[in-house]
Amino acid sequence: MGRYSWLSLLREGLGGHRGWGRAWRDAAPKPFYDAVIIGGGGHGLATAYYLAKNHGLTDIAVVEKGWIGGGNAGRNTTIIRSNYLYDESAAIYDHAMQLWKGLGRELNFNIMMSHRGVLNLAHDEGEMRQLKRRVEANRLNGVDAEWLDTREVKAFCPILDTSPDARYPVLGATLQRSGGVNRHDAVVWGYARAASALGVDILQNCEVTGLTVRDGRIEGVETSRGAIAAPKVASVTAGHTSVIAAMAGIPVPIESHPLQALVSEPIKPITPCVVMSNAVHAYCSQSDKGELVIGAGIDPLISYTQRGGFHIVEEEIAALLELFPIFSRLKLMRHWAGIVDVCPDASPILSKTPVTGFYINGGWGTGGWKATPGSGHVFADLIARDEPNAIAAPFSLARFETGKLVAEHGAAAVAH
Ligand code: FAD
Ligand code: PYC
Repeated sequence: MGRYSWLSLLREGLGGHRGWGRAWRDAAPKPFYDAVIIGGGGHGLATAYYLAKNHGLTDIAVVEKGWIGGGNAGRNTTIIRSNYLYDESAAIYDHAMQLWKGLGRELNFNIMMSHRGVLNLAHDEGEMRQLKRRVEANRLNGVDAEWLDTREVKAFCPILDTSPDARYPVLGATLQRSGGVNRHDAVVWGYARAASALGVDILQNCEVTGLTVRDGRIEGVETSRGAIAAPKVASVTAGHTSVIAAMAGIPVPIESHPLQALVSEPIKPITPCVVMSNAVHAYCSQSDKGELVIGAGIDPLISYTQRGGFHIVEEEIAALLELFPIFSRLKLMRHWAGIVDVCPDASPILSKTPVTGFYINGGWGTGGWKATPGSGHVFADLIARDEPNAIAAPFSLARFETGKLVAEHGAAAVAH
């Protein structure tokens, strides 16, 4: 965007944008690539970008069945934080946090990164103990974390109902000041433009319908736009990870669930930070357009339908009003859902597989947006070297056999 002056922006605005080039090339599939990335969400595009930029692997296709960013990337509520409990998780989520900080500049794309702070509320003694423990664990890992008492929470977010007679009184909260939100489509478009400029082909409306595996080695993909041969194929398909893995005969311990969110009508700036509550099952932030962005836990139904349910809307709104009675007159504008891929330990999979040359990045469940740059960065490294680095290693498929799980249900903060 940097090459447009305000004068040229004005000219284009008045002239129907006829002089604006495409941000990325609309490529046609080639019969062969060095690597195929299945899934054009944030993680898939980031993987392609870092493969090209850091590993010189530019003969890559990102194969997307719909349009890029049309999956969870375009449906999530963009909460960014790295306050996870275990060292393994802190390492990957904070790696992402550090990359987010410079990403707009690196991609030369305004991703509207706003480090406005994330509060995770405690409503009973048990939660207080658990969250205080998390603050200590975060600090040991260099993750910025603070404990706020009720008075400090009120000062940080004045519209929260912190009265002692609230149904779920706020006894305190963790605060990660570097946490916040950003703009999902800008991130997707920024990665797509940068990857395309490095030579990556982005193939939209191109569904992978099968994987070609011979003698335990990947040979390519079957797609709705023809067969593509490649010695390396990576699945980065979020809610469809188990579907793609099954094409290679690999079972993965993932459940796919709808996760729903909604936005209110736009109002003037009123919510200064992100607020999340595990016990009440609601979270909320305010977009730059002024809409309240609201969400809660997964729909327990296992499903691939990207549709919400009215009962979930009712539950989310009821929960939100426990925390913010001030919102009771607001109109709801729209709601939607994405399909999230939940592992038994609420941690992701970044792994080689029993099929040589086939890699899986998935299982991010309700919380993968915040990991996007870190995930793409370490997954590209794994694909290029055929070996996980220290950050990716704990998230291999092997952990489901060894039992060395990274149980992050608490820090996932959105009920699974
Ligand atoms: P996606 O963007 O879903 O990309 C996968 C892509 O694969 C899709 O575009 C899909 O079309 C494509 N695909 C699937 N099958 C095929 C096929 N056969 N062939 C070709 N392409 C295929 N996380 C947070 O950290 N913070 C949040 O605030 C947050 N809020 C959320 C709110 C909601 C309502 C939802 C649904 C999710 C939320 N998440 C959040 C989770 C987060 O969105 C995901 O974990 C993350 O976006 C996954 O990234 P991805 O790029 O792998 O997924
Ligand atoms: O992981 O922080 C998170 C999150 C917020 C909303 C959905 N997931």
